[in-house]
Amino acid sequence: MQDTQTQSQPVQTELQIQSNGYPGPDQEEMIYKQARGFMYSRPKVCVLPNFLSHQECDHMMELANRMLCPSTVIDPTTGHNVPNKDRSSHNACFYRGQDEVISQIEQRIANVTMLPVEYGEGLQVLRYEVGQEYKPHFDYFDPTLSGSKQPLDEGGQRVATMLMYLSAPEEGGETTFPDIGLSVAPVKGNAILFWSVLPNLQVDPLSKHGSAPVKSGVKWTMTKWIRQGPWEPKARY
Ligand SMILES: O=C(O)CCC(=O)C(=O)O
Repeated sequence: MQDTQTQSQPVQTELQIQSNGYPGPDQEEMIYKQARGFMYSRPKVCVLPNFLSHQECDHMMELANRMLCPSTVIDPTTGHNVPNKDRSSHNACFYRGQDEVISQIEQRIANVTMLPVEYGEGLQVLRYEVGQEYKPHFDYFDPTLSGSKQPLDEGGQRVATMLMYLSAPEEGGETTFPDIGLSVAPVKGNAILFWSVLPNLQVDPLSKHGSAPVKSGVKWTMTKWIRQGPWEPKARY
């Protein structure tokens, strides 16, 4: 599915995947170009303009609209999905490769990150209405917490996140990285790519991020969390 916007360019497949899931120098150079020169080094984060076409955004919102339910988080003690006031959006989860558009998006994410499609969790679409937010949090599983054991057994650490904007609210809803003073305004089709770990695979606390409350309008995003290895969930998230 294509429209008149510029699509992110596919990358050369000769680039090597680093065993720690971290971008190597060639890959970093390629991402840097796609991000038009905007990249933080710690945490490694960049914005990819026009990563999705508007048709892809509309398709994902339409699919998700029929399936939305209150968002949950993984409980740090039990590892179960539970509602939490810090994440007040609604969301819908998809299987990898659930339809052709999803497959194309997942392949594009794999091309940019050099992390195989099989390392990705299913896409998750989020809808935030006025006042809804996701307070600053980490995407990685804290290895010292008991609730992290099961998710870590199902594919290892979450090394990277691709956060895609499906629609922008009229006001508010910025994605913030409070510890580095970064605030990214949602733009339909743009994406944020960041790593939650350091090159030695230790978690990076500077990757703390969140969604500021929407002040007017509705914000839709879509998240792909990418693991250290193939993601094989025992139960569906
Ligand atoms: O919607 C956003 O801007 C942030 C979403 C987020 O933090 C996440 O999905 O982990």
